[in-house]
Amino acid sequence: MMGDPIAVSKVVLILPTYNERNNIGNIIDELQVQFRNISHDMHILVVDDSSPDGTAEVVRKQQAIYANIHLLIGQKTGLGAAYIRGMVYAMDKLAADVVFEMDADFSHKPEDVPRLMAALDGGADFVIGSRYVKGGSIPKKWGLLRRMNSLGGNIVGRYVAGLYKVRDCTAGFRAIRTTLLKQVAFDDLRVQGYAFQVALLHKAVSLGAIVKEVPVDFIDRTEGESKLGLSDIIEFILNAWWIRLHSSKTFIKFAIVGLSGVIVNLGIFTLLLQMNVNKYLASPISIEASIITNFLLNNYWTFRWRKSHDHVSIKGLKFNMVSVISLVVSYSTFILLSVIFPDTPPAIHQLVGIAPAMLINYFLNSYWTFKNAPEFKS
Ligand SMILES: Nc1nc2c(ncn2[C@@H]2O[C@H](COP(=O)(O)OP(=O)(O)OP(=O)(O)O)[C@@H](O)[C@H]2O)c(=O)[nH]1
Ligand SMILES: [Mg+2]
Repeated sequence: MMGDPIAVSKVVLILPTYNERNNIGNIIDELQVQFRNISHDMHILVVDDSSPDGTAEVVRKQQAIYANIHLLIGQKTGLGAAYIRGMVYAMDKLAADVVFEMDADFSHKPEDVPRLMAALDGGADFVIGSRYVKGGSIPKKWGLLRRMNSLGGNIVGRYVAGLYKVRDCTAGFRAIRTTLLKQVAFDDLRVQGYAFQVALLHKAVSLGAIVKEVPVDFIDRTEGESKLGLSDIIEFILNAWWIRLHSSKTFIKFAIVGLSGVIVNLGIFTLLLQMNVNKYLASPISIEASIITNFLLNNYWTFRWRKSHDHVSIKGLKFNMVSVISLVVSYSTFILLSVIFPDTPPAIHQLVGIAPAMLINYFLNSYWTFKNAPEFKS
C-alpha cells in the first residue's frame, strides 16, 4: 500500500540430518548470521531420523535460543523420504512460500544462501547451487573415484533421465518455490534415497519450472561420516532409467529388443548344448546371434524411420563394434564397484554394470549406427 510493496516470503531451509551432532549446532548459528542479510521471514526445519548420536538434543538447545527453528523427528528411510516429509511439513504446517534443500555437514556454505535466494527473487522457480557451472567447484583433493562417482551421477541424470540442460542435477543445495512444489505428487516419485534429487528436478522441469543454476563451491565435510550407500546408487540408476522409459518410445523399443536378445542368447546357447556343441564355442556363437537379431530388430523396427547413408552391412558392423564397447564399459564398472564396495555380492556389481553399458549402447547406436541423415538424397 505504501510505495513499492516488498514481497516478504516465508522461507524454510530444510536440513536433513543423520548423526550430525558436531555440525548441526554450528550450521544453525552461521545460518542465523546470513539471515540478517535477507529480507524474508527465514526459518530452519531440521528433519532428523532419530539419530543415535543425539543430533536432536543439539537442535532443541538451539530452539531455546532462536525462535525460527523447527524440528521434525522420523525414522531412517533415506534422504529422499526425509526431504519429502520435510517439504510436506513446511508447506502444510509452516505455510512456506519457499523451501531450501541443504546438507547439514557444511558441504554447502551458509554464505551462499543469500545468493540462491536472490536468484529465486529474480524470477526462477527452482534454483540449484551448482558445482558444474562456471565459477562452481568440487574439492580439489577429491580422488578419481569420488570424481567419477559425482560425474557419473550427473551423466546418468542428464543423459538417461533427460535433464540435458542442467549441469548439476544431483546437487543437494537448492531453493524451490512451493507454488511449484504443490503441483508435485510426491507419492508418484517412488524414491527413498538420493535419487530424490533427480526425480524432483525432472518433475519440476516437466511442469515447466524456470530452473537457474548459481555457482557454488562444494566443501568436503570435516565432521561425521558420509551416508551415501550402494543401495542409493542402485536406486539412483534405476530411477533415471524409469524416467527415460516413461518419456521415450524409441528407448522403450530399444529396451524390448535388448530383452529379446537375452532370450535369443540363452535359447540358442541351450539349443547348441543339446546338440553337444562345446560350451566355449556355444557361448560366443549365442552372443553373436543375439547381437545380430538385436541389430535386425533395431534396424527394421526401433530406428526404422531413420534415414542413413550406410549400407545395412556397415550399420551391422557399427552395431557390433558398439556391443564390444558396451562390454568394456560393463566390465570396467564391475571392476570399479568391486574395488569401491568389496563387501557387496559380485552379482550386484555385475547387475549395476548393465546400466552404463546400456546407456553407451543406446546413445552410440542412436547417434552413430542409426544416425538420422535426412539431407542425404539417394
Ligand atoms: N534425515 C536424514 N538425513 C540424511 C539421510 N542420509 C543423509 N542425510 C543427511 O543428508 C545430508 C547429506 O548427506 P551426506 O552423508 O553428507 O552425503 P554426501 O554429501 O553425498 O556425502 P559426504 O561426502 O560425506 O558429504 C547430511 O546432512 C546428512 O546428515 C537420511 O537417511 N535421513
Ligand atoms: Mg555431505
